[in-house]
Amino acid sequence: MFALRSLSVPSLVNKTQALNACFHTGARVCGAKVAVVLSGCGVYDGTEIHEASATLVHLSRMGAQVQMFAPDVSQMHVIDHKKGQPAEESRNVLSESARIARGNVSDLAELNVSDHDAIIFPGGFGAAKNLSTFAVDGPDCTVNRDVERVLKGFHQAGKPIGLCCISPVLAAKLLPGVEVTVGHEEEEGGRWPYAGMAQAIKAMGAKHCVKEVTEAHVDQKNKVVTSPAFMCETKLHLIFDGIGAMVSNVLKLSGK
Ligand SMILES: *[C@@H]1O[C@H](CO)[C@@H](O)[C@H](O)[C@H]1NC(C)=O
Ligand SMILES: *[C@@H]1O[C@H](CO)[C@@H](O)[C@H](O)[C@H]1NC(C)=O
Ligand SMILES: *[C@@H]1O[C@H](CO)[C@@H](O)[C@H](O)[C@H]1NC(C)=O
Ligand SMILES: CC(=O)N[C@H]1CO[C@H](CO)[C@@H](O)[C@@H]1O
Repeated sequence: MFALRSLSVPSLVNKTQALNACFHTGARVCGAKVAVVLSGCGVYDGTEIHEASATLVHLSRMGAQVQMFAPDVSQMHVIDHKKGQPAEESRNVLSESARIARGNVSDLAELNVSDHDAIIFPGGFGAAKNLSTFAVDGPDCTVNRDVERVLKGFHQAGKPIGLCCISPVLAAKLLPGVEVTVGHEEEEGGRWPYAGMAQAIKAMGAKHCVKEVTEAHVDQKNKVVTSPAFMCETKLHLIFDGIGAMVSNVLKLSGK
């Protein structure tokens, strides 16, 4: 009798109450819908894997629903990450990104801004090699057509955009006067090996804001949130914390 009674309890739960409770506990199904854009798989020719993972962990913990995207284009080149040299092969950005997404990644051409509350671009050289030509052309770079469409689309819709590491160059190129950070502006003995990036950011007409690796800069007006991540030569958990600051500010700005 007892067992039977307790089994019948769930069917008595009032659905409206259950739904409200879901919002209060921040349960998974209630969060903001966030698009994450990848650019391959590996720091030197694609998405920086730890940055993508950190972004996904923080989004998961904070209750967001994630959908991953990548452009269906070939990579600028393939780097043998052990040798640090280009390899004689070609790879597709969408297929490589599927490694990080555990297979569940969509063509960026299919991303509809109205389906999402926010968008995040983890870093890695893929952002400068496959999402834009920044690695080759610097401030005169061009940006992948769909990256331009979605980045401007989220901006125009007043939906927040998060970027870390080298990805802020995409916002700097496309959103005139945007404020971003890539960390410090001096190399400081190798702690900030890419400090010269700050000058390129300014050359594209954006404002560079100096931040620590554990921080994010929030451009409230443009709803653009950036964090230095692997622009800094430091411990992985500090990069993880900075990406957490980026993700939490993106979700805060999304109002979800
Ligand atoms: C379910 O709970 C809601 C909110 O507490 C209440 O407004 C509603 O009347 C309840 N419905 C039923 C069928 O008990
Ligand atoms: C793939 O991702 C979409 C969007 O987040 C989700 O709705 C779907 O359930 C996922 N599919 C699998 C097989 O995990
Ligand atoms: C995007 O989604 C909106 C809302 O669902 C829809 O009205 C619109 O047609 C979609 N745009 C495209 C290009 O599919
Ligand atoms: C092979 C190759 O270079 N692929 C592309 C990577 O992304 C940039 C930026 O969109 C394109 O210009 C390249 O053609």
